[in-house]
Amino acid sequence: MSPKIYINGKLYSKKDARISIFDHGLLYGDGVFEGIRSYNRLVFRLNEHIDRLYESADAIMLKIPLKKPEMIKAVTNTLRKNKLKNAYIRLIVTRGIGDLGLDPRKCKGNARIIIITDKIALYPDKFYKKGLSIITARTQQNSIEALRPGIKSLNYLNNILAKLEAINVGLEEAIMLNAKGHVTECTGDNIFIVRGHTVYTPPESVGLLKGITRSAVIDIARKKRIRFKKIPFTCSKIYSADECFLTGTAAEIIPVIKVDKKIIGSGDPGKTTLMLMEEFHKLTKRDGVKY
Ligand code: PXG
Repeated sequence: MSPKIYINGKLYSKKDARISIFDHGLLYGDGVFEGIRSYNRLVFRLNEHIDRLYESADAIMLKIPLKKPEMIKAVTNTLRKNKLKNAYIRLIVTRGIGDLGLDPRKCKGNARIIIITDKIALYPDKFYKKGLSIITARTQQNSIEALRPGIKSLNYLNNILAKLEAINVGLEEAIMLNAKGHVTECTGDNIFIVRGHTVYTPPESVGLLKGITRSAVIDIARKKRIRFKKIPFTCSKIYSADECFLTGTAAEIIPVIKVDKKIIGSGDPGKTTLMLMEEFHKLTKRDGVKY
C-alpha cells in the first residue's frame, strides 16, 4: 500500500503529496514541527506533543487553522489510514504560500498542515547495548534572545551544523554549549548525567528544547524516588560523571559512554540508565492516545 500523507485535510499518495515552492516553510524555514512516535497503536504523549506544537506556533505568531482536538483526530486518522501499528509521525505546520519577501503577513490564512506517518528508523541496536560516543560541537546553541531553542521551528540549520561536526569525525551526535559554556542539549536529543545517586539534566534557562522524552524520564525518576536535579553544568561535569545518556523521540533513551574521547564511568551503559530504559519501555506500553 502506498503511504498516505495528510495535507490540510486531504490524504495524498507519496508522489502526489506536494506543496508550493512559494511556501515560506521552504523559503525561510518559517514554520514549526513535531516528531512523535506510536507504540502498538498508542501515540506516546500525543497531548504533550500537540501542546508543544501550539506553543511553538504561538511563539512565532503562526495561527494553526485547527483546534487541538481536531489536530489530534487528524493524526490518529492518518495513522489508521496508513495501517501503522508502530510509527514515526512528523507533524509540520508551515506559514504557507506567500511571495518572495519574508513578510509573513503575505501568507495570511495559508498555513499548511502536513502529517507524514512512516515506519521508525532507530539507531542501530549496538549503540543501545554498548553506548554512543559523542563530541562537544564548536557550533554554539542558539541564544534564547535570538531563536529560542524551546521553539521547535523548521529552522534547524544550527543543529545541522553541529551534527555535521559529529558526522565529520565518524560519530552520531554532538553536544551544544551556550555562550556561557553550559551544556544545553544535543542536536536532536536532551542530555542527562548520573553522579552518585543523583540524576542531573540542564534547566530550560540554559536554552534547550523541553523534550517530551526528557519529561517522561523526570517522571520516572520521581516515581522511583531517584534524586533528580535540574542544574546548569559544563562539559567537565560530564567527563567525571558516572553515567550519561540522551533522550529523544527518535532515540528514546540511549547510553553515552564516551564524550570528546573521554570514557564516562566504567565505559559501559550504567545501571541507572539501564533501569530508566526499562521503565521507559513499560511507560510507552500504557501512556498514549489509542487509535
Ligand atoms: N532537542 C532537540 C533539539 C530536538 O530536536 C529533542 C531535544 C528531544 O525532544 P523529544 O520531545 O523528542 O523528547 C529533540 C527532538 C529526527 C527527530 O528525525 C528529532 C527529534 C525528534 C524526533 C525525530 O531527527 N528531536
